[in-house]
Amino acid sequence: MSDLFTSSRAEIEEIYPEVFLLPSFADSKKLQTLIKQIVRVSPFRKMQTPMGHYTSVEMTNCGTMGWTSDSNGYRYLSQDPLTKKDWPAMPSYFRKLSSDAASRCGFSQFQSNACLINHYQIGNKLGSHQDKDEGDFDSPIVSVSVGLPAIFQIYGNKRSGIEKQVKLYDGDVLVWGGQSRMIYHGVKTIQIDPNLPLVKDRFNITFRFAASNAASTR
Ligand code: MD3
Ligand code: FE
Repeated sequence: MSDLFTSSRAEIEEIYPEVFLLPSFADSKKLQTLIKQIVRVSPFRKMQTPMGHYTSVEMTNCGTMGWTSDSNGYRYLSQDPLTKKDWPAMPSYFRKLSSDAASRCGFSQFQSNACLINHYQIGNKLGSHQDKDEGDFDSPIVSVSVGLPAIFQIYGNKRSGIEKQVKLYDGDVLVWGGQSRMIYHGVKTIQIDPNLPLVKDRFNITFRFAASNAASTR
């Protein structure tokens, strides 16, 4: 990050081909403050899936493009369907964090234009899926965990089967790209952490590059 000493010491672990973990890379207090500002403009909401269900995880976005889902499919939109206004601007700390993390992992020049913020409560999970609505698959994805820890599941090129599990803690950053850009992944049911009895939520921020002409999928 901005501190020279910290950034030269920062460790990187390649937990799967072209999937990099940067432990405690982000300032999660700062992220929490910025998330609070974003949700005052574009609140968290459950999104309707094409199947007619609602996501258990609440979501919102900031940046030029935001991921949305409704009965017509999944896509990126420049406006929030709830407020009918542009998504809130991406804070400069978000932009710097995501491009710094990507370049530390060999993806130079990553400039995210789409930032999805997921809010998990205890009992919420995210089933196995691929991220394929971006229209651009050369850019990596950077994700940041805030709050309760989560067990992240990496399935590889198949939707199910034996997965690799990785525990993600507050402030951890993951960077994915290249041959792992399209792999199946999910998040196990979020549980209370006995070491953090007062922490009841997890936030995950994903930074992507979404082409403005990306078609919707379902
Ligand atoms: C691996 N979110 O929003 S982020 C998602 O913790 C999503 O909220 C999870 O998966 C969460 O789509 C995990 C890490 C992540 C994001 C995108 C990926 C891992 C990825 C795309 C390809 C491979
Ligand atoms: Fe995903």
